[in-house]
Amino acid sequence: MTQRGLFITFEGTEGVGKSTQIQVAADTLKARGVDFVVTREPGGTPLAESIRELLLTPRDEAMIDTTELLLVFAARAQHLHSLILPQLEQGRWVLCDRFTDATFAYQGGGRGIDLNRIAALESLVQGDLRPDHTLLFDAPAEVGMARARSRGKLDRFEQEATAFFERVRQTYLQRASQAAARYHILDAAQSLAEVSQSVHQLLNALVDQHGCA
Ligand code: Z5A
Repeated sequence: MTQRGLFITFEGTEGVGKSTQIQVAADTLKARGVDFVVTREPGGTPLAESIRELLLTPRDEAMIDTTELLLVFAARAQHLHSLILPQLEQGRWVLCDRFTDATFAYQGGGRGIDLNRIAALESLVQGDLRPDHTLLFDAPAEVGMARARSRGKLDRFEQEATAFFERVRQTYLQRASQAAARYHILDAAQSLAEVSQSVHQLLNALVDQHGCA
């Protein structure tokens, strides 16, 4: 029987370097001969990417928080069943740029939606599936905001104020403190070379621990 792949998620506030570091992780796994796929949320399949467009595009009609929450989980249901679960079952590791921790952090911490309601949707959509490991890139909100804003045009989330992203950050840290075995907190305010070195070492350690699938 094929050994199930490892499900690894990359989390943090905007601009902390997740997309950059997922590439470092991918290069490390490639060098070790691990079979893997890289994906992202919201998105990861054509239909889920269309939902991502709905979520990120600023428009005149304000999106209410419940709509946002349900769209996030609608995209996740599609992504999970069309891509993540089949890949894990075939023994591939899945590296995912954001997952449900982002919902607790953004829709819970950021928007103020009751975390128990989010947990109920998590169970509905995911059953028992949770990431095996989560790399949490942590830095003061201003650090990531400055990096993201240097790129120009802002999406619907990037238009939020610093206080929103600080609430998001604190929610991530709180969740990490409650399940320390799953979370690996990395200091994302360090230089690109330093963060990359930590990610490289961590992924090598995971391959040593779990094998190549
Ligand atoms: N969202 C949600 O609300 N609920 C959910 O459940 C989910 C998502 C799943 C889209 O995510 C939005 O969806 C997100 C939350 C919401 N909105 N926000 N904010 P996204 O992942 O596409 O958007 P993002 O988090 O804003 O990604 P990003 O801006 O691309 O950030 P990043 O991937 O963490 O950073 P990066 O692109 O790797 O790096 C940004 C820049 O900084 C880039 O120029 C790098 O070269 C530079 N960089 C990276 N690391 C360093 C270091 N260490 N030093 C110096 N410069 C660096």
